[in-house]
Amino acid sequence: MDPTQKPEHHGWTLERFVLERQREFPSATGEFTQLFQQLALAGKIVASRVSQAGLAGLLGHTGKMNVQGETVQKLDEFANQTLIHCLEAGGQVCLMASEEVDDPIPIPTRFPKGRYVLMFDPLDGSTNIDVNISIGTIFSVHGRVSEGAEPSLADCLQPGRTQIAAGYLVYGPSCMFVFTAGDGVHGFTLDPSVGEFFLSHPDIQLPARGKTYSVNEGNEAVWEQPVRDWVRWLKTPDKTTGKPYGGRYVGTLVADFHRTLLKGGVFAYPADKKNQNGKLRLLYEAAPMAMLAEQAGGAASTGTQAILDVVPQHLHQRVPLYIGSKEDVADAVARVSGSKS
Ligand code: P6P
Repeated sequence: MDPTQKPEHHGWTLERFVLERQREFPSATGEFTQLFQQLALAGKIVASRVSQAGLAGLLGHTGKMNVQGETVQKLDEFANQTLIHCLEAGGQVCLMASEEVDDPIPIPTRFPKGRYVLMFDPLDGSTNIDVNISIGTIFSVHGRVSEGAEPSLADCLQPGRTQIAAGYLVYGPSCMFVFTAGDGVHGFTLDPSVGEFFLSHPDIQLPARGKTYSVNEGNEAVWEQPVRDWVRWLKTPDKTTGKPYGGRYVGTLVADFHRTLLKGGVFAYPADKKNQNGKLRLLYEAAPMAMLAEQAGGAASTGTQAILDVVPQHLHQRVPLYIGSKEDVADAVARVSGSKS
C-alpha cells in the first residue's frame, strides 16, 4: 500500500472523501459535494484533451483550421468552456469568473442558482502546452454575499480569507486534484483506467523551510534592488549547511507551486519596475494558492501584506506573490520590504 495512505484512506475516491467530510457537518446540503463532482468531471475532460495536445499538429487541434476545415478551439478556450458547461447547470453556483472572460459569467436563467461563487483560471501555463510541460487549472470558491434577485460583482470581489474552498488540477506525468475546504490540504491522483481521482496525498504539510527557490531570474534587470538582494542572498552558501538554495522554475504557476507545496521552499513572482503589481492574478491564482499554502502550514504574501487579506478592487487585478514555506516567505518579506538587509 502507498505509504502516504493511512489504512482507513485506502482506495478513497475524491467523491467519497468529500462525502465523508460533508457527513461531519450535519447542516451540509450536499451542494458542496456536487460542486466538487462537477469540478472533478471538468478536470477529467480537460486532462483527456490536454493529453492529446501533442497530437494537435496532426489532428489540427491547434486553434487554427483542422482537417475538416473547422476552426477548433484553442485548449485554454476549450478548458474555459468545459468548466462553464460542467458547473452552470448543477444548481450549486450563482456566478462564475474566469481569466478568459472580462466580466463575471452569469448562470443562464434556465438553470437554478446555488449559493457558491466559482472563479478560475481554466488553463494556467497554456504557453507550455506545445513543449509538453505541466499545466493546470486553478479554482476558488466563495459563498454569495449579495442580496436581491441577481448576484453581482461584489460576490467576486471578496478577500481570499473568506474563501470556502480552493484548489487546482495539475496536468503532468499524472493528473492530480489538490484542494482545501478549510480543514487541511488533500491530493488525489487520477487513475485514467477507471476515471476516478484516488486519495494519494492526505493532509499535505509544507515543511517550515525548504531548499529551493523558484523565480524567473530573467526579470532581474527590472527588479527593485531589495528583490535582487534577496535572490542573491538565497544563492549564497548557507553558513551552517554550506549550501545555497537550488533554483527550480517551470514557468507554470500550478507546477511550481505544487513542487513547493510538497517539498517546501519559496515561489515568487515579484513586482518590478514595469509591473508594479507583478504578473499573477489575485482572485483565481494568488488567493486560492494562498489558502492552500496557509492550510498546509505555509504562508503567502504580496511582500507587504498577507495575500488572503488583500481586498480586491478589480476582477482581474494582479498582485506580487511570495508563497511557500513559512520561514522562507518570512525571509523574503523581511528582505524585499526593506525591513532587513
Ligand atoms: P513568466 C503562465 O503564463 C503564468 O501565468 C503562470 O502560470 C506562471 O507562473 C507565470 O505566468 C510565468 O511567467 O513571466 O516567468 O513566463
